[in-house]
Amino acid sequence: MIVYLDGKYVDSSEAKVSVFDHGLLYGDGVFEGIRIYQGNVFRLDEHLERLEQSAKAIMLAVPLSRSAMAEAVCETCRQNKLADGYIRLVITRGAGDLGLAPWLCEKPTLFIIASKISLYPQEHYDNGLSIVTVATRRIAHDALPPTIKSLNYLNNILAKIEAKQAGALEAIMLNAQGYVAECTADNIFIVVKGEILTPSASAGALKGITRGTILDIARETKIPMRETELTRHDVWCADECFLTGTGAEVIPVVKLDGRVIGTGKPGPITARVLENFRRKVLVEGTRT
Ligand code: PXG
Repeated sequence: MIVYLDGKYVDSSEAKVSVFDHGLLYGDGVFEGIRIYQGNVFRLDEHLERLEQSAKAIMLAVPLSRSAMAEAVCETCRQNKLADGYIRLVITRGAGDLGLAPWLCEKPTLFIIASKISLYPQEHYDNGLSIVTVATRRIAHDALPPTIKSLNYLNNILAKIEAKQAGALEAIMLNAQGYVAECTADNIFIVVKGEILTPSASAGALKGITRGTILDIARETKIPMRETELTRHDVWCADECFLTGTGAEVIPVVKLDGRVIGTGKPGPITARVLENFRRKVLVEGTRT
């Protein structure tokens, strides 16, 4: 495997970062997870825009222009002959002292991995996931904005561990006010009386690129859709529920906290959204 690392394409065995890198020492950095379908990078510009915004929020200078970054992503895919897979783009604060001070880090570290990802077994796409609500709250926007896709994933990892302890693969995280924020690595949607509902980013959700795609699909296919506050009760009593993420794509949820959602089977609107999503990923995208 070939990895892009600070301007060079190197063998994965040589793709190494310093033990003094603040991405490792403090989780000081940002990243993106991107999909490539049949040689087209899905919504690359949107991913790069979110990356720039995450970097801006932590006052980290992105080392490359938007177009140079896009080219590096595409070239990494070409180098690996990757037509279908998953791209991880990471910018860290770079190597520095054994102290927090980000300004003592000389230059950011940038690397791009083009590989594969598989988050959930196929049976869950066919029959739906069973998930739980965990006690770990989504970190407050005034502590660490969940809109920043940062290298600090411990909040999500603690929730993921709780999910695993409860025998679930994914979990709902509530915000400090007790409203549904999102899942550990996925945004959440419910369907109520033909309308698609999802928490707004201000509830503590990442502005997911897949989430944005679902909003576009709802508009295009004229399915009513709204961002709103959601409680666990709303999800228990919904007609349908599904999760979205670059890794997961679109996956139905049929049970939350032991309560069966709707008929207990993936619902018709979820199926419609998924069908449109499948079509969209093949026709949109930046050709590598
Ligand atoms: N919320 C959180 C906290 C995420 O980490 C999403 C929502 C969905 O956003 P996108 O832009 O992907 O639609 C994410 C994305 C992994 C992995 O390695 C995690 C994500 C994406 C891809 C892979 O587990 N998280």
